[in-house]
Amino acid sequence: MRHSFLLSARVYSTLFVLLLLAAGGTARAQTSNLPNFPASYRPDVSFTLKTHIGAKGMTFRGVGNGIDGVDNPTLKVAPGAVVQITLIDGDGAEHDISVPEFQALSNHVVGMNASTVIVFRADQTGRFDYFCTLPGHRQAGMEGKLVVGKATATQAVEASDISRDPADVPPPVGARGPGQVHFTLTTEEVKGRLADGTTYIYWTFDGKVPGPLLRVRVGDSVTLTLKNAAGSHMIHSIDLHAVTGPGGGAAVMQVPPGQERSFTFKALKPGLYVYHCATPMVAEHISNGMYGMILVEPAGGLPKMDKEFYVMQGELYTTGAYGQRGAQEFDVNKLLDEQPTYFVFNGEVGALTKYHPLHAKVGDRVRVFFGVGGPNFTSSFHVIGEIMDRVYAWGSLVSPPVRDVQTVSVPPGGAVMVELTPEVPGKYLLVDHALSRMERGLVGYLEVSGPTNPAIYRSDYPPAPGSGH
Ligand SMILES: [Cu+2]
Repeated sequence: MRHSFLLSARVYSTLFVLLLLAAGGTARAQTSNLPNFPASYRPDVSFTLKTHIGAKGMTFRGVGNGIDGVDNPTLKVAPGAVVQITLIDGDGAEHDISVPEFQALSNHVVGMNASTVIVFRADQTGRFDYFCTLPGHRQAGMEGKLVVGKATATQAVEASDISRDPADVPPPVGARGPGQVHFTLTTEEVKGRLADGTTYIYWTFDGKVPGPLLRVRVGDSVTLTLKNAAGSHMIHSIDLHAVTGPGGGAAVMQVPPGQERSFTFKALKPGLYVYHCATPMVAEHISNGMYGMILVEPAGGLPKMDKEFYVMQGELYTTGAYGQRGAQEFDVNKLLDEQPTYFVFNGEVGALTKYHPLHAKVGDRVRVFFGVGGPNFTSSFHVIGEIMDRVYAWGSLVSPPVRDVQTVSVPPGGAVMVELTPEVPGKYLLVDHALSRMERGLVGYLEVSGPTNPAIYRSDYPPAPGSGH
């Protein structure tokens, strides 16, 4: 099978490019380390992957060599091996393949059966990602693993999962009257996973991003104790937008490491409000993860829903480029220039896709508490494939909701409550419709299970087996 590909005219032309590169040609480098190979290089191992669109979304499908027919096969190679991957366009759309850890990036393939090749030396051990770099394709499913060395070898990242599960929502206040409520939050500086193989020192409320959703009722008298962990290096504080009073609390809540402060406020107005650390440089503290929300429910509570989720958007500014592995440092110049390296939902790349996707069933009434910690970028919040039934703009819960909305703007330090009901099963993407940010980590999944509803959504071609067409 592979042999026939090697004899195809397209692969010959690819080999010609390889030889050009080996001879020091200036054609776009297929891999940056390729010129180090002799012109007569022979790969130690080669794989063929064919792009495929099917029930699993977009994938790389293995051809021969022990991976035949496997979607996104794990490619296992020995340390130091020269690895060749041939990519064949199996669906006619445009694709490429990249293994960034080895600086391997292919040309684009365009058109059915077009092909290209990457070659690189697997000069480090571990588990690495390969994926299609075309916008959205990786998110649609075009990614897999390259394992160099023992199959069990992993790039151990000693870092905690700082992303808050969006299902981590406290129960509704219900019909109770106003009363006394007490919360204790602890500010902690923790090494967290920012992306696969990448860590960052986050500053958090209670070790997660965002901080916990605080849920009270209008008229409640709220006492908040803020403890700053003994291991902290910084003073931390809190400013809640639900508070009426200097600094939203921050004027009396600056807490040195190892100490605590308390204050009490009356929740005067219903709404969904952001809270954040307000210790200079405030933008740095927010960017590092110090934001969350407080929900002040109106008298009688909010209408009951089947599912409630808590999602917040933020930006991170790191000295290393997006996706660079290892421990990343905060970059103050990028922050001041407002040039984020990462955009994230709930603190890390993959928080709402790989680690904590949202789950619902067809017909569920779904509510999302969505806020922007920022510190700087407005979100154009959108759910791909859904229409929001009700949008409580700016987090105002007493104003009538706007009905049937595609996309809603949410400013930094602002929030929105949205409600929707999925009618059709499948995977729905939470995005900021400033979609460049998807390539910087900003996407979440709402995974909806349940019966199909062909009257609302169906594919008409090719016809389903047994449909009589
Ligand atoms: Cu802080």
